[in-house]
Amino acid sequence: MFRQSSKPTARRPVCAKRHSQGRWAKKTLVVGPAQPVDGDSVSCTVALIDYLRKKGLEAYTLPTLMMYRQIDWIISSAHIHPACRRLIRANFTCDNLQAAYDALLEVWRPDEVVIVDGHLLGFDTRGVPLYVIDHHVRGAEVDDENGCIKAAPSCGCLLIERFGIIDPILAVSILTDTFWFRQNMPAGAIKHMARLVAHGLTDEKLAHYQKLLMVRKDAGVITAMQHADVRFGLDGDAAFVVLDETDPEIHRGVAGELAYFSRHMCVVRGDGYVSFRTVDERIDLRPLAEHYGRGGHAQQAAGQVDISDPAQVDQLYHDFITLVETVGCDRSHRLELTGSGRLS
Ligand SMILES: [Mn+2]
Repeated sequence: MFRQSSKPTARRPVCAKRHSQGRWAKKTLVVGPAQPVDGDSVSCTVALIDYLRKKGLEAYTLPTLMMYRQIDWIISSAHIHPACRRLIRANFTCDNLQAAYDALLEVWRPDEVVIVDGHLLGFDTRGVPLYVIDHHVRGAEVDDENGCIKAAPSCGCLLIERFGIIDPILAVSILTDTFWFRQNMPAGAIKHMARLVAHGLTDEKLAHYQKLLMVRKDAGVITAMQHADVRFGLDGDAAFVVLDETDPEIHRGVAGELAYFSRHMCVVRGDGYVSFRTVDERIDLRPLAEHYGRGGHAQQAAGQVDISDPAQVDQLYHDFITLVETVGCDRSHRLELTGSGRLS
């Protein structure tokens, strides 16, 4: 909330906290990062545009380079300036962000460009000032005339907390960025969700959003699982899956589903590509991934096997289980939680 100070306001060209005090430019272009486009960036873009328009200000966004069917319902053509509409292909996308921005400048020059949920624009603002709202902190947190970059479960949570933009659509930002309250400060995210509930997020709306977000999942993921060689280890904590499917989207979808059940997983695609993933920070998957011809990060990596050779696949299963059980069978992660009473 903005409280008027009793002291006379210092004369500065730009007030550092202008935005969080509800004072926005007359004309604002709101965009997400060039990549990735996700439920957070799109719902924040729409929430901020609608908020500014309700204040009687002008606000628009540009088409994006990518758009997913699960989230394209959030945005409408009214959010995009008419000057860019001729460049739009399917699903509010365009080939060239600079061309879209330059087409916009010919008829409507924003006073400010606001980027939400990232910092890489993908176009030159041609001298228009940029303000960043982001929850990915690179180095120190920022809260000045150039932006508000603070750790938060999602960018939508910053809109709620820092800018008082309490739009029910931000439920999408929270759900998708925390993977339904499983990652990225999930307990903190629930506080923000509660504020949305107090400001118009009803059971019907939340159920509706979730239906739209989830109904379009590829049913091929379920079929692929039915036909896969699925093995569990470590009491179900580790999953090993060999798919017939070679489609990368199906492979990714299967890994996503398994993450609900297992702490460690190894998913082999029909063409022999292997993905490894664990949530245990004590495990380093890289030596295993490198042994299998690829590499990656400590908790997420890839390898390759000859899937036509069952002995190789069995060896991979053995090596994967051996690695994760060195720390995986140590149940201290459960004891820690139980011991501190957090599970009670
Ligand atoms: Mn985000």
